[in-house]
Amino acid sequence: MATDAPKLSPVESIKQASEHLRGTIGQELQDPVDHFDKDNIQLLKFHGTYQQDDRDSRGGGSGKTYSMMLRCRIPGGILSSDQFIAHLDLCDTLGNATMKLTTRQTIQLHGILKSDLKATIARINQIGLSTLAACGDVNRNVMCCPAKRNDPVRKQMQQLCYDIAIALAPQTKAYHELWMTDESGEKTLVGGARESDVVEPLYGATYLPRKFKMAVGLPEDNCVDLYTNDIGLLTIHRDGEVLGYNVIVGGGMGTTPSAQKTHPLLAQRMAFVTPDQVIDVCKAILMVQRDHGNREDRKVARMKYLVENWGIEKFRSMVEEYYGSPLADCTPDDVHGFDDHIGWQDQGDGLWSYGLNVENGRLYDNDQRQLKAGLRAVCARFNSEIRLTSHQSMIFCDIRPEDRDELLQILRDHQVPLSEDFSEIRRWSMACVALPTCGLAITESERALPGIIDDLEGPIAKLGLQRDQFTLRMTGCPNGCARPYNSDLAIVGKAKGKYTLFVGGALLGNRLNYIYKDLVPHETIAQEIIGVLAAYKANRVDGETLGGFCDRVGRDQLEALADAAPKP
Ligand code: SRM
Ligand code: SF4
Repeated sequence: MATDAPKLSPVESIKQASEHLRGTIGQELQDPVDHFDKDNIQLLKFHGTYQQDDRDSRGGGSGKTYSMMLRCRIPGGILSSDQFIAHLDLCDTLGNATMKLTTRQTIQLHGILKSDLKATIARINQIGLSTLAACGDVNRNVMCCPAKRNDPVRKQMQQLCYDIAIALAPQTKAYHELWMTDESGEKTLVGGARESDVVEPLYGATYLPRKFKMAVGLPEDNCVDLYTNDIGLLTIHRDGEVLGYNVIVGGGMGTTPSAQKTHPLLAQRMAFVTPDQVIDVCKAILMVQRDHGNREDRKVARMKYLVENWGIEKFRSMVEEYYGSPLADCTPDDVHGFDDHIGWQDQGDGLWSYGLNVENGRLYDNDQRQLKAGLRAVCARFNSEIRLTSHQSMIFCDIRPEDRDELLQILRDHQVPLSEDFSEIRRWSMACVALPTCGLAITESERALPGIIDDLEGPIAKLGLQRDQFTLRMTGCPNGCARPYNSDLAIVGKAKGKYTLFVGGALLGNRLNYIYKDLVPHETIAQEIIGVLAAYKANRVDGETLGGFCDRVGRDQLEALADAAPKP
């Protein structure tokens, strides 16, 4: 009999059949084979882990070299020195000796063998952190401005970030059963029913149609890139009191250039909510996406497409229906400032924070610099609270004024470049992981950007632009993990060795950029960017940012101006 029922995407059936994310992961963990099967790979994401293979060693004739990437969930990026050191220990003993600080204030371990996965996840839980919901079709790590301040507004925001992470966390006991029990496993409820069958009230059996991301930020400091999230909460405050939040919805970066139906979108302003309302409204938004998001085609399953297709008015009415009452309109407040929290900042309580710029978030030791060893030494000496930024960097908090020099000296003793040693362009740059671990990478990114910046620094100084602040972001494919589509300049991997250059975004994160040139070979990227910078230098008007200039002149004129401008 013919049926009109929509054909769900294969991942939907895997989730449905998984008994709340169990699948056959438990059985596979007992199996000595070095990798998981296809269905469990999908479910493992919800547990915070991805199966990968070393792409540098592919084609060597001996098959794929499998390992697992493990991502932690760290709301607002706040962790202790002990938790940080425990990650360094794991990366040195069970991982590939490098660690990545991510664009969403978390940590990734790479190169964990399947046989060590359980021990690694168990250890992360022992130190009071979790990997549950770091990945998968659920609410992921909630971002929040990480600055430590003696200021009730930031404290309230950071508390809210934590509360949201708890309120929207999956409830399944599968995580505990799989990773934190001994061989026999934990038995479930009397009568054979599993506890989780009755305690996934928010997500249900099939969770969300796609990943879901949230951030809490400030009008004067949009360091968390609010407009790129499914839900952005813009904190509205007056005289040290949080009045509520302007809720913006439907942002996201991912795109597949060959599929026109996909594109990056900035979130739209939806409603103002009070502190009493905010968590329930977030739940209502999540439930609207749960029930109405696209479950047939994962390419268009993010909530941004639902908001776009319905329009913000219809979306808001549906949220009001789920929430149970009308919502107020947004206040006029919007983002107008940005702080990357790098360098020394006064906490206002007699103590200081030091934001250490970590190039592309990658922590490693080599003959030239002992970054991991230096960080260990700082943690051991000061036992400071650590806060991860959404720009792949880290902040040491609670440093006494008299200890500031010593902290810097410890880093210098390990040849760690200090934040003040970085050029502005390097400081404001970010690159995603890409090769060799990312299974979706088309080109290099993290391994290539430092060299591209080496080629840009000299010409930038000659142009007299070395003090200008603009964002340069690079990704190894169009998925957008370093949030390239709202930056001043972006380099996005498109084909082997070839990149799309984007220009015209904004440091504030509230404007999308546009394609300047496509399929640019790796070797000529720096040259193309120097042309854009020379055009900017010669033609900008007072106070105009690089992105603002490119946005004003548009692609065709920019190309002509770049050709005509004198190059350094
Ligand atoms: Fe991402 C997939 C790495 C932030 C959009 N991302 C991946 C995977 C897991 C590849 C995969 O699916 O097999 C990458 C693992 C690489 C590796 O080897 O470790 C990966 N994403 C990252 C990180 C580590 C990049 C980094 O260098 O910091 C970031 C981890 C964040 C975290 O801690 O949770 C990371 N990814 C982002 C962001 C930025 C953000 O959220 O602020 C985005 C764009 C915002 C958005 O979601 O729209 C992003 N990642 C994607 C997408 C495209 C999603 C889409 O809607 O189309 C994919 C692919 C997918 O989901 O199909 C993806
Ligand atoms: Fe991988 Fe692409 Fe994300 Fe880079 S942008 S980490 S290449 S999925």
